[in-house]
Amino acid sequence: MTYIAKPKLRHPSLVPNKVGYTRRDYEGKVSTLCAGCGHDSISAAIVQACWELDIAPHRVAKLSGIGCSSKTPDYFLGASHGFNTVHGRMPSVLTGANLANRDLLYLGVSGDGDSASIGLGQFAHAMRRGVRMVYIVENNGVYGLTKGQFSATADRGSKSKKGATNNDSPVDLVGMALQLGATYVARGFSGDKGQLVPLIAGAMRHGGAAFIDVISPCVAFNNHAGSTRSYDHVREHNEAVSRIDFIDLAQEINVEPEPGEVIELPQADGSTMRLRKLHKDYDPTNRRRAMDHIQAMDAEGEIATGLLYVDPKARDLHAALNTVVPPLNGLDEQALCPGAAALAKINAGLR
Ligand SMILES: Cc1ncc(C[n+]2csc(CCOP(=O)(O)OP(=O)(O)O)c2C)c(N)n1
Ligand code: SF4
Ligand SMILES: [Mg+2]
Repeated sequence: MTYIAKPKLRHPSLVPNKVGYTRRDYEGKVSTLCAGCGHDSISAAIVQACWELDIAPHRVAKLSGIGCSSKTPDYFLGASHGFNTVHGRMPSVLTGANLANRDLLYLGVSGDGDSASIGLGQFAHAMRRGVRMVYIVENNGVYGLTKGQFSATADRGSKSKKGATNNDSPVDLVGMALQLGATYVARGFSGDKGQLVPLIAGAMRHGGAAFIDVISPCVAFNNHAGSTRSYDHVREHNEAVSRIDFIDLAQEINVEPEPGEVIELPQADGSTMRLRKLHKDYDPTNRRRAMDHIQAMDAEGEIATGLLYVDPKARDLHAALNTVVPPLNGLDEQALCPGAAALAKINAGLR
């Protein structure tokens, strides 16, 4: 973590959004990551998405595990709630916080080591339970913080910086998220901010478990020829299947006009997402067909990016558990401890 705060100076031309904050208000401390690390671009995309969506910083809770990626919440949203948990344990801590207070927007930031190795079980259960959150994996194919060992998402046959070959099959977090029931599944690239910002914004508006795998090259240990997570390799093989044009019909996100069929998807919060299909036969609302399409592209060595799957009618864990709406810290003693008669009634119902 860094202890270098950013200077308080503000450029007079910074534009405030509808809730009165400029982009500067969504930033954090000075990053200590390597210059050129993809993770810093993802932090910038998160800042941009929050500013564009007029989210008040104190309404966000950002949680992470351990790794270079998990350090990044210190470098954005300095005025938000934050919890840097233990390696691989972000999802369970986030689930608890979310159950205690559903009023906040939950942002989980993790790495491929954090989520695909030690935290694989935690990742799986957060997805299958439909915890309402934005779950971002900053995927570089290595354990960056501990000096570049292959992670579980590294492709079979990819080469390490020192020339060793990875012989293990990769864990495909996108495929797992789809199979486990996540209701918003996307893949982005840290080198394509124009694509990434709307993907994050869409996830923030989503009503259930939203997962974004962001390929984020590690310039120190995994950006060489023979790596399938280098800037060059991803630029060459990245193939967008869809592009989010708008989150609200009122709010346009500026992107280059692209060819393709446009579909409008009403979201749980009343906003509308406008999605442009860039592959004619791709259906991002059909889970099974989305999985087939992504796997077919993968077999050809192409990396499918964009919004890969969305269920606009997503339900979250609170709906499944029928929990009370107000945050638990707002309940009075009578509501929290309803007394012996209420307990006796519950017990009688279980006999
Ligand atoms: C319980 C535990 N085991 C192992 C470690 C050592 N460790 C720290 S970070 C890390 C992996 C980080 O890789 P990743 O999540 O991909 O993040 P990156 O640094 O690549 O962004 C490991 C194994 C640890 N901190 N805690
Ligand atoms: S070691 Fe890799 S992942 Fe970590 S900050 Fe440097 S470039 Fe980024
Ligand atoms: Mg990593």
